[in-house]
Amino acid sequence: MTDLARPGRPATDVAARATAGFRSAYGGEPAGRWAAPGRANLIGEHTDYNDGFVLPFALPLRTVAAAAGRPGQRWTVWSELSGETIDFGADEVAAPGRVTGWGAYVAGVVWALREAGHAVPGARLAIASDVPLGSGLSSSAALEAAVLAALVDLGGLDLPPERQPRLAQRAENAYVGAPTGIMDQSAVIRCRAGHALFLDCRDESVEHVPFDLDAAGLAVLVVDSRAPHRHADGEYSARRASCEAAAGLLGVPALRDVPVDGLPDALARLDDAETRRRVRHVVTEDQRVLDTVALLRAGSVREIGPLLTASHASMRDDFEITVPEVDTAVEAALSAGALGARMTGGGFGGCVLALVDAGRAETVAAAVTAAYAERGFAAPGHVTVLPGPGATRLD
Ligand code: GAF
Repeated sequence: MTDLARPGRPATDVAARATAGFRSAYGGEPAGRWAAPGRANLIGEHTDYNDGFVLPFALPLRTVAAAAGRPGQRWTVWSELSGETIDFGADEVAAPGRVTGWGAYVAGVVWALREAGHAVPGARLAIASDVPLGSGLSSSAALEAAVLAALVDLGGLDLPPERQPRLAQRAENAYVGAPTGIMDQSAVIRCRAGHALFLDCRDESVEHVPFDLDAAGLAVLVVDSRAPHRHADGEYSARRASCEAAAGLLGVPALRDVPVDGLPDALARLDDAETRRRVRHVVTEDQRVLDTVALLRAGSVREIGPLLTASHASMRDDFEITVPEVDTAVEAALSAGALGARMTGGGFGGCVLALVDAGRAETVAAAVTAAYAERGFAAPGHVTVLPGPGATRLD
């Protein structure tokens, strides 16, 4: 199995690459460097846009923006990944959709800041990243958050971290055009090292819940299923629409308002079997988040395993967002002794996380690789992670 992270590269390296990119693109020194992580969601999938609960943590893989202000309303962005430099001005951020591709995430942040009435400084930025693209680890939210942090600091804007996730989400929803919830932007901005972020997506209140894997002798193994994303955007929108329609039929503002002990009654009021499955996933998933939080508060990290596995079964059978590669990875990890395993993120590919005894991470990873080979799937990637910090200024 290949390493999902860039092998042997400490977090500082990505910052050094961003600085080197800045120097060669612009011929000077950046005024500062801002980092934002990718995220994994421990549990609580497709609950955010139902006003429910999520429990993500930040990954030690980060995106770094090296940046400096400039006079006027112009933004130039170099990206390590594409090797391209894009440039846009006030016209391109006057309305959504005028910058496309990866640049849309940057332009979207500028657009959303301006739309919220902030005096956004012109800037030159250089972006480097260790967050893999297209693996469901929120590389897009990491890019948005790193750029947002840079522009807020460079411009001295009045936008504290707790108000930044909504703005980054607006960039993604309205400028990029992806109808995502609030989880990813909240995770990459508000997470803390050694903790998972218990977020109530209705009022955005948070609790930093200790998630001390080291003390428990445990590790989280993140496996990149390498499954091609199949119709992920359309399926995501369809799930969201189905949940909103179900809330309407049940006469509640959002599925979060269906109590778990009222679930049988709610299901009995829905005629359509598929809608009943969607509702059952969301309502039981919210409860699994609450149960996981209760165990973590009590320091019972090992005991969350079965909740993770139950979440996966619910995503597979009721929400129908898994694919054979991720199901195979979960089954192989559990057979090899993982305490729990589940797909993380929006689905239709992406990553699986497995809670394992620290000494067994490589054995579990090898078992997943063997199961993939048996089924003829492309080899998966993997990395062992501890919960890291959210977005921050490096210097
Ligand atoms: C994606 C979305 F961006 C999140 O808002 C969330 O809905 C997630 O899928 C599913 O839990 O990451």
